[in-house]
Amino acid sequence: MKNIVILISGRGSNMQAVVEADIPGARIAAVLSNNPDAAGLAWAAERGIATTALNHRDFADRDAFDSAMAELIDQHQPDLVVLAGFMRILTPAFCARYAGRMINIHPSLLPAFPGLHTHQRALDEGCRVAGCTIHFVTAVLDDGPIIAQGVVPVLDGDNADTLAARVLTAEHRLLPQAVADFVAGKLSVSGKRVQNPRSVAADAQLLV
Ligand code: NHR
Ligand code: GAR
Repeated sequence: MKNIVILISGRGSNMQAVVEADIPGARIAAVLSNNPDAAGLAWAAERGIATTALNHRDFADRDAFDSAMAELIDQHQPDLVVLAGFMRILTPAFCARYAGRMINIHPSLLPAFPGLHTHQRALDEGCRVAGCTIHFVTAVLDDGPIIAQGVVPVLDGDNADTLAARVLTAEHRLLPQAVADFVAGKLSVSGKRVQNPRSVAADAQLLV
């Protein structure tokens, strides 16, 4: 069994998708949040998953918050840490500790639109497609080796909310797949490239 610790900040729908996928060989050991009010915490607790909130506002700086978070995470002996809508930038020391075993789901087709407000930025640039990216986390924000990408169309009537909802459906399909592939030992990294036998065609949603 591989232990998985999931970090969230809010709703937690991607975390739910991973839990509900019931991935062979994977055990969701804990769900942690920097936001005590994250709706996803209650959802996970109801299902008997260990949950803890660590409010980043209670810490003097990012190093102190990340150290406390790492201590909590390590209690669960994680094979994989999943950032699923986790909204705090992590320190280089934290990223080094979980190098090669921490992934993030980001709501854009990286390297376009790292950071925040991705859907509005894609609309402002007139993009005809949008999507999500799952990548290994490195100290450089949204820059780690790409594991998988899901593509959706941008439609004429879209605003940031309608586009976000369409991208989210791709996220919910892609993240459990990526976790399953990691757990099965199917991913290997060389430089910025990840060898992933899963076909991209299965991820494309361009005929909507
Ligand atoms: N940390 C590192 N070092 N590297 C990455 O690739 C990371 C990371 C932490 C989070 C997720 C990321 C995303 O998918 C992620 C990737 C938060 C911010 C941000 O600006 C940016 C990117 C991501 C997550 N956070 C603000 C901060 O000051 C707070 C914003 C808020 O609370 O609303 O930490 O997009
Ligand atoms: C998702 O769209 C995720 O990609 C995005 O936040 C949403 C979280 O939804 N992540 C970021 O923007 C990270 N900066 P969820 O809590 O329902 O999974």
